[in-house]
This record gives sequence, C-alpha cells and structure tokens, in this order.
Amino acid sequence: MNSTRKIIHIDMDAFFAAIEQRDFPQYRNKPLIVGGTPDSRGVVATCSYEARKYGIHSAMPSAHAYRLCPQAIFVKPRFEAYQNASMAIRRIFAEYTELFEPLSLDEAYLDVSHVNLHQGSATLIAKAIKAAIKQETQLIASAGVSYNKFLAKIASDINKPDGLYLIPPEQGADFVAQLPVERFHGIGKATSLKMHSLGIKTGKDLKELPLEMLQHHFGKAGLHYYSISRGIDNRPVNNYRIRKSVGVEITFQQDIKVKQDVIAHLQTLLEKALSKVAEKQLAAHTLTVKIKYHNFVQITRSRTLPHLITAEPALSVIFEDLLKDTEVGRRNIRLLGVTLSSLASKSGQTHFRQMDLFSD
Ligand code: TTP
Ligand code: MG
Repeated sequence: MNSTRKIIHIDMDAFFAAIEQRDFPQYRNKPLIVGGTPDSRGVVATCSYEARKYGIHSAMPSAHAYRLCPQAIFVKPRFEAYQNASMAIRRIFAEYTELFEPLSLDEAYLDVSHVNLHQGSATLIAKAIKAAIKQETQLIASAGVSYNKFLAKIASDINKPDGLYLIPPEQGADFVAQLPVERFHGIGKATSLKMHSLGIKTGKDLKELPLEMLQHHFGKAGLHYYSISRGIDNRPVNNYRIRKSVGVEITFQQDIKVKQDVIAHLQTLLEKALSKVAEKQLAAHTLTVKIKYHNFVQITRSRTLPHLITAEPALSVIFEDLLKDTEVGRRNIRLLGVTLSSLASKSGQTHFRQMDLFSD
C-alpha cells in the first residue's frame, strides 16, 4: 500500500550563499547576495538568511535588494562549486537509498520505505543524512518527512533553516486542510489567483469541490488537486537514472560503403565518446559498434578489453576485427554508432555508482 511509504525531501539552506560563506569566511554572518550586481539589470539568485531579514529573496532585481540593504555583499555565482556540493550530497543520498530523485542541484526526494537503517525510522534516517551532509560539506540541509512527495516537500520548508519536520499519515489530511493554496508545490501564481477567484483559499476549500468541477476548471491537474486536498499523492519517487554507458552516433546524408571510410568514421565517433567519458573522470573497458544498413537492418558488435580503451591508432585493428563478420564493404550503411560501457574511474577501478552521480 502506498500510504505506508516513507518519503524524505531534502532541501539545502540558502544553497549558493551557504557555499560562498563556507568558502569565504569574510562573508559569514553577513547579508550576502549571490547573483547579478546592483548596477546591472541582474537578479538575486539567492541570499544568506542574514540578508533575508531585509526582505530580500530569490528573483528580486539586485538593484532592489541593494536599496533594501546597501551594506549587503554582492557576489557572482560560482556554478562549479555548487555542482560539486550537489554531487557530494547525491553521493550521500545514494548511501541510504537507490531510490532518490533530485529536483535541482540542492533538493531531492528519497524513498526510504525499504531502508532498514536506524530501525527503519524515516525521521532518524533524515537526521543521519543531515548530519552526513554537514560533516562532509559543512553545509546545512532541511528535511521533510512524510508518506508522500507532496507532504514531504512542504514539510522540509516548515522549520527552515536546519529544519526537520514530520507529517505522519494520520495528520496528512488535516495538514493540507489548513494550508493556503499558494503554498502548494505545483500551484503557481496564475493558478492560485484563479483558485482565489473561485473562493478557494485553503486545502479545506479545495476539498469541498467535486472532482468534476476541479477538472472543469483545471483540466488534467484537477484530479491531482482533488487527491492532494485529501492528503493523497501516489506519485512514485523516480529512480535516479543510472547511466551505464555513453554513446554517440552519426546518420549519413548519403549512405557509405567503403570499409576504410567506415573505420575512419568509427575512429572519430570513438574519440567523441572517449572525450564524453573523460569529462566525467571515467574510462571504459567495453566498446560496442552499431551499424545500420540502408534497409534499416541493424547489428552491433562488442569487445571488452582488459585495459582501458584509449583512442590510439592500434584500435583500428580492433575495428577491423569487429567488422569481420559483417557486411561492411558490401552493403550500404546509413548509420554508425559507438558506445562505451563497463565504465571505470580513471584509476581503473570499476565505478558504476559514481557515474550516475555525474550524469546530470
Ligand atoms: P532554493 O532551494 O529555492 O533556495 P535556497 O537553497 O537558496 O534557500 P532555502 O532553500 O534555504 O530557502 O534554491 C536553491 C538554489 O537555486 C539557490 O541557492 C540559488 C538557485 N536559485 C536561483 O538561481 N534562482 C531562483 O530563483 C531560485 C529560487 C533559486
Ligand atoms: Mg534550498
């Protein structure tokens, strides 16, 4: 039964700003704004909690933020640092559950229904994840714990920063009833205004409307609103996609036939695939060649090498070998592809786990 699921939503506090304050101690305990400078037409990406006291928030023009707090420090974003922190927290999620779904760099849903750590207590697991994040990144996360995504997401916002809030199943429906519709995740400004004009201000108001009416006014979303107003949200946490291979291919405008041309194209495709893999600090052991003939018949040929695959010219020998039992040279070809798999970290250690964490 879905009502027994245990879902955690993790959301980092003042994510970009917290990273700046961590990396530059002179910014700590100060109103700090990450984003465009006040003299540009830029906007605030985020700001420290010290800056929020002045009414500054994400998406506000930086010039406006400056008027609210002239002593604030403005800094440009450093996306690489944010990406690194994001990878670090995802690595921690992966230690607890395979079933986690990042929503952005700084937040994710985790389904811990089948996690046995900490006596299976989702609250204790959330606590442990917060502690691991702090230990590993010196950053603070807030967590929401509930029996579905909708409520877990709302819960993580409740005691921010450094929050941990539980909405147990028996309180779900009451919790939604008192919630203003503009606090519902997924209900934007336009929809909440429309709801207000229909006299719907809270979850309780929403629940009083029959399904047909909700569908009439909100189309497909009507059923979702009907469900969440009752504390019901059966959306699964989608598994974070594990990338086990990297492939590139080319479709020719005009079919090719000559074997040496085929090998030359495969070599170029291989170089492209290798650079993609290298970008992720990985390397591959298995090489797969895909050939689609002019009549759309498709074949693949694979070879796993004991050493890591590199682009050295000697590989053309392997291509020759792979093409031996094919009709290359005799039949026209419309598409060629090269896929690298059996991914390993550059040191040669197989490292599938790492790969999916780097693939976003
Ligand atoms: P949020 O989680 O919305 O905000 P936050 O982490 O800064 O603060 P908190 O969760 O404690 O309220 O967004 C995560 C990051 O995404 C944020 O640090 C910066 C970036 N971001 C933007 O660049 N523009 C935006 O409009 C928003 C909302 C966020
Ligand atoms: Mg956040």
